[in-house]
Amino acid sequence: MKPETMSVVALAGGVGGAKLADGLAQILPPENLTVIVNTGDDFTHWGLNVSPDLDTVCYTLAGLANPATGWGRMDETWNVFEQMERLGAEAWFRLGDKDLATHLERTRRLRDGEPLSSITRDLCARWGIRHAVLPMTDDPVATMVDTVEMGELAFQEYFVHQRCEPTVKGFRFAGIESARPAPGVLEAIEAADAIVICPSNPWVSVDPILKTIKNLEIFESRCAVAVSPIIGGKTVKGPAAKMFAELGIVPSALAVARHYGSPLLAGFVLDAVDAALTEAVADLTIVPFSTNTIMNLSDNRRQLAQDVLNFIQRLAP
Ligand code: FO1
Repeated sequence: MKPETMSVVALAGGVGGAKLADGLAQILPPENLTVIVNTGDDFTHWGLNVSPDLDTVCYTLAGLANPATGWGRMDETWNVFEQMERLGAEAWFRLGDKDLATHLERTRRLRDGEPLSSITRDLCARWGIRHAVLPMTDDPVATMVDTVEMGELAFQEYFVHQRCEPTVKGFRFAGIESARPAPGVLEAIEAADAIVICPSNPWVSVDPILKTIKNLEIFESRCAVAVSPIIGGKTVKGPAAKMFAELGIVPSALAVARHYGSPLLAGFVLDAVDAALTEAVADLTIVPFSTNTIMNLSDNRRQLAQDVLNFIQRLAP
């Protein structure tokens, strides 16, 4: 099967996931790619429903994302934020004017009873996104971070307000047991030739998606491949390496491969700087492949996506 004709499901969190999803979308036709996005980071701010990972993926696919931060909108203005700050509103989480329109409209429609997946489908169409983007669930799931210094914190409180500084002890995904995969999620996985776990945080971005899908045996017959978010023991962005270390695990691409493990993973993509770890990955009965995984330019996103698809083709010809 030619890589471009494969049917692929990508599991994505925020910025790293969005970049690889964008690379895949540059190669695969709309009918051959579904991106399933973490909603455990979702929360209410200023009375508005904010879905940070969903918006990061959508803005990136639409070419609307802020290239400096990876989240939020390009060419953003901050008039409302400045006025809210002046009025004494909580200002630790920044919502720009353009981004605010997304939250106002999403919140209005959620309050009218429309499911998040349906709202997302419509917003994607309006932003000109042709590939399918699905929230992992329409049901409420809240990632909670248990910390040494401050006890249990809601995810954005830990991530943005406390700047990931508290020491992590564990995670809880409130609501996950009763959360059902959003319409289209299981169908897309069943129809997929391959599943790509994007280079997102395994603990707080990918695990909530996997725990929502629940029956992970479905992955084993579908060639699942993960791309490491840890390069040379560090993350490009975000606290994944710090989380591994605080949980007593040496942060490395190998730790990520172990986290998902076999039989969930058939293959594992690690950065060329970590090529020395390929044998240890192979010892986990996961086929390793090393290449450049840094996606600082649009061309790198496409190249990594192409490398991943070619790797999948070699794994499951
Ligand atoms: N991240 C920050 O570090 N500071 C912010 O003020 C912030 C605002 C924000 C607004 C909308 C949005 O969609 C994302 C935003 N993010 C912000 C990013 C976000 O909190 C995290 O990147 C994800 O939740 C982790 O994947």
